[in-house]
Amino acid sequence: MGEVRFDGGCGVRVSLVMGSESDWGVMSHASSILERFLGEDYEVGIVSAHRTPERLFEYGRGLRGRGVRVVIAGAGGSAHLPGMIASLTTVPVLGVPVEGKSLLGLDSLFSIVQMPGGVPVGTFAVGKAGAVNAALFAVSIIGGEDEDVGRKLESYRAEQTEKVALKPSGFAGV
Ligand code: RP5
Repeated sequence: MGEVRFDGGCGVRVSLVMGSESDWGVMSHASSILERFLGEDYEVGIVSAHRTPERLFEYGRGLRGRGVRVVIAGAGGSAHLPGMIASLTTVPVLGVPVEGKSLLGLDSLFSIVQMPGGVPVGTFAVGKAGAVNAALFAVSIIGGEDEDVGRKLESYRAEQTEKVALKPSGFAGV
């Protein structure tokens, strides 16, 4: 994993950003998935649409030139980060609504999902499941151009299927 760069360096294919340090508890689940499938081929950083607008613009405008293929952006509350990144680049942006201290994450979800036509953001579930699935979705995009990554994803899904028991362990009946 690398740190997000704003100077044109790095060369990773997936960029994972969040609006605040406080989003890491959720977004670390995306990071773990990316680590597993991509190793060093992703970066992590904090970009706040409201507190660091200049950083946001530099980051968003530099994405395609740096060779980034997919962005995962997590944010909570008035979650403008994914949408604003999407407004600055044509690199696909996957948005993860992070549950804040109030409104159960519905505020984050609605902020991310209700993009105007013409500026798409792929919106995922609120919280951990959304972070995991956004990362798996990013991996599947990379897997479309990288057979090794695609094969790893196939194995992951097969392992997942294997782990599902036929009956719940607490069930005593036949
Ligand atoms: C958003 O505001 C962040 O994505 C975070 O989810 C939320 C709260 O941020 P903090 O006040 O915890 O830094 O921009």
